[in-house]
Amino acid sequence: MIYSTTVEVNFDGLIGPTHNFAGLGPGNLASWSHRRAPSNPRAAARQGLAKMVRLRALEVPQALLPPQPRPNLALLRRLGFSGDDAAVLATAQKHSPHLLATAMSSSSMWTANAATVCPSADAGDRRVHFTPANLVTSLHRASETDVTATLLKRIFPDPRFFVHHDAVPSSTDMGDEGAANHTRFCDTFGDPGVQMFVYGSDSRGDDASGPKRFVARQSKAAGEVISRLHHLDPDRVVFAKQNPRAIDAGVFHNDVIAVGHRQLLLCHEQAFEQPARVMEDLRRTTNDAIQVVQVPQQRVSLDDAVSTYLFNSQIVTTETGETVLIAPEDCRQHAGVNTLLGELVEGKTFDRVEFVDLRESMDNGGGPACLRLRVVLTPEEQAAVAPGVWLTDRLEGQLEGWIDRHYRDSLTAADLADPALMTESYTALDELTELLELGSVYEFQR
Ligand code: SUG
Repeated sequence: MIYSTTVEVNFDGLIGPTHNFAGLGPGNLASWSHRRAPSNPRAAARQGLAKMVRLRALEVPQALLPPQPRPNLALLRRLGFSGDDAAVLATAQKHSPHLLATAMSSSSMWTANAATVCPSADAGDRRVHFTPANLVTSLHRASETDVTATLLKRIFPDPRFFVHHDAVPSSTDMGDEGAANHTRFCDTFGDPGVQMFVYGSDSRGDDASGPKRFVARQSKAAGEVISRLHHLDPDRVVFAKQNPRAIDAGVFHNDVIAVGHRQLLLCHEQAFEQPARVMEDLRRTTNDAIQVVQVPQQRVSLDDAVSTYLFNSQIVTTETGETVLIAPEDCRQHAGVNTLLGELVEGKTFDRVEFVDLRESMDNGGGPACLRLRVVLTPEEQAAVAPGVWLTDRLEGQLEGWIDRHYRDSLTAADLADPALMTESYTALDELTELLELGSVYEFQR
């Protein structure tokens, strides 16, 4: 797929066959409140695919990243569970259902956490830079990093265009959750941009002004490492600290409380610890091009922002030049948020709002923006992407059939040790890598 200009491509995570609710997300209220609820992996994958299809219908460039292989048997073996595959699953379930769920999680679907990506227009060496996230805060997510790195290298292979860095070292003072805490502002996508790195902790965890209830997942140190690795111009980088009160209200990633697109930043007034300073830094670095829309607490409380995921909407520019907000269905159902959206359209912040049903992902704390990794690519770079991952009419149909053939419509905690589920999951992924023309990428395929 090649567009004639530099475009922002959404790489959505295809939701995997073991999608389940295990309450694993630290500080993630939706994940906790749905723990042990039965999931519907087929509906989850269909909902995620429907969002991709809708965006593509709006002529927004759309590609996808495949799920990670689950069960993660290598992880379970490393955790001391032994025997053949079925025995590993059974003993894990007997001794630690929590670790079994960790090894079954489909959390790689939230590709906003896969990596931080910087476009070639911003990098000193004019290449696209990728740093996979270390996701050090939780084991189920930390175990995504290596496979993410492998997949990104396979999908963006050409070193003339793409640079792949190692993840930031896995240490709690270097926590990195990827693009969910990173926003780029620009005029058109091909112009040099300004990059904002948002963090919750800037010390070694002994920060008295930090959150009290939940952990700050993203460190300032990680953003500093990435901006060096990606050869960013320090005059075009902004660091912004999250408001610890927001983290304690369930804002475990900045993309739960702020979303940026081109020169627009839509955020809650309590998103940042020192909002006036952040706005001033953004105005200075963007030469006053930034347009900030801050939603007051009186209009939408932090709690309502977290429960509706208003700020986890995607903002996209369509082929016809319209700016569209892709919001979760929950925003339509909340009277106050729905009214606010009407006013934002009237005030021309957006031309339109479209609502998407992502119930299964939302119940684990993942809205529209969590499900996509934005990668800005010039026409030459687009041509260098593995061709099979672009969404096409043909692939849409193939994926619908593939989901319906391989996915269950109900999964409970008791099912996670079922050896048949393992076989179904590996069979599905084996077929998927063929559909996506990726060859063998997973350990179990070797
Ligand atoms: O890391 N949920 C994910 C949700 C990530 C959302 N991503 C962004 N905001 N960009 C998390 O907390 C829940 C898994 C479970 O409970 O089964 C989970 O990992």
